[in-house]
Amino acid sequence: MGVENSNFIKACYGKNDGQIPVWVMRQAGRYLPDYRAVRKKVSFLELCRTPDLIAEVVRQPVEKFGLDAAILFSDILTILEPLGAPVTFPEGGPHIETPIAGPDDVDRLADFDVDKELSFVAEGIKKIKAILPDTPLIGFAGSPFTVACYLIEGQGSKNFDKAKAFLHRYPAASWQLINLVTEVTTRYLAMQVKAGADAVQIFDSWGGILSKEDYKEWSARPVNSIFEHIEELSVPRILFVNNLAPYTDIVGRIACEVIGVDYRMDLVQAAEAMPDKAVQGNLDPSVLHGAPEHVVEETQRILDSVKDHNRLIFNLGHGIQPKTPVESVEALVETVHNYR
Ligand code: 1CP
Repeated sequence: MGVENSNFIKACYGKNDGQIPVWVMRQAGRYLPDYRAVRKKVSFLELCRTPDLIAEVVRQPVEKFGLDAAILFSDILTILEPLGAPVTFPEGGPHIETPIAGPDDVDRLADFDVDKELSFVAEGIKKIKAILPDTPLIGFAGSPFTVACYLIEGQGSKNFDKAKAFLHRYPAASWQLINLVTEVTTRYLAMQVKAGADAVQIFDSWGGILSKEDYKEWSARPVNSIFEHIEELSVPRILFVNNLAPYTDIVGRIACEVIGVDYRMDLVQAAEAMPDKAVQGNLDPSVLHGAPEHVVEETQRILDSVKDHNRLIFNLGHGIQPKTPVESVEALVETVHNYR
């Protein structure tokens, strides 16, 4: 069976009449004992740069839970080092030595040969496809604005005030930065597809902190440009927007097939507001800390609410949390698969 006939790929195009596909954002990671065992031996960065280990941690959750899609193991910040802003992950979270503080710092960054500098990602994808040939593989990148948020703040943040201020204080340098990340990301996703990724997802984790006008200009426009450029590669394009609700009219017009819906928004309202898109989501990851029966109930409630199951990909409404019990994921996947 080729992956083009998988329920996941069919659902991306709104044409799935089989079982509802399910995968979990951040499905490889710290909640899994198997992942933690690998991480005991190597640092996060080493893991991201070692194709055999990438394939191993991608395989773990797919086989353990019977998930309908695999996602590349890497990070949205993998592109920073070759761009000229090395990043480390001292306690699991990112730390950038020399954050962007003004226009001169943007000048320091430079475009690079993606195929050469990030060849370990392409190698990782080839290894994954060798061990999971029948599972659709999702490649990914961060939205240019989200990546810029980390470049400017230098680390994670609750509301990325520095990054928002930067846009308004230095609009020309901000465009220079966003355009550079957009170009690199376009080639990076194309490289992933050429290496074997069957779909791509852009994580717009922080666009949702912007005013509507700023969201349209600084987040939606570059994402749309990336997706338009990779249209010719003919793989489904997924956009996850964290805090989607205020922007559905803008997002519904972006050049992609699937919209990832965060847990704050009603999934049915999202589907109604964006009738041309498949929808992916949106169980609140906190629910997985409840008893298995509670997970079943909440999953069922979302499934029952949806009218058009042919364009539904079940997922969480944001990434799975580190302390999540493994039994909850089992209950979730089983409930979705038994639904029709
Ligand atoms: O299976 C998978 O999904 C794993 C691959 C993956 C993905 C898709 C990782 C591994 N990171 C990501 C995306 C990612 N990285 C996002 C977008 C998704 C989201 O909104 O959650 C973001 C914002 C990041 C940045 C990042 N990298 C963070 C969050 C920082 C913050 O703002 O608080 C963290 C903690 C990392 C490190 C990281 N990336 C991935 C893992 C497993 C880890 C933890 C490292 C470890 O093992 O200790």
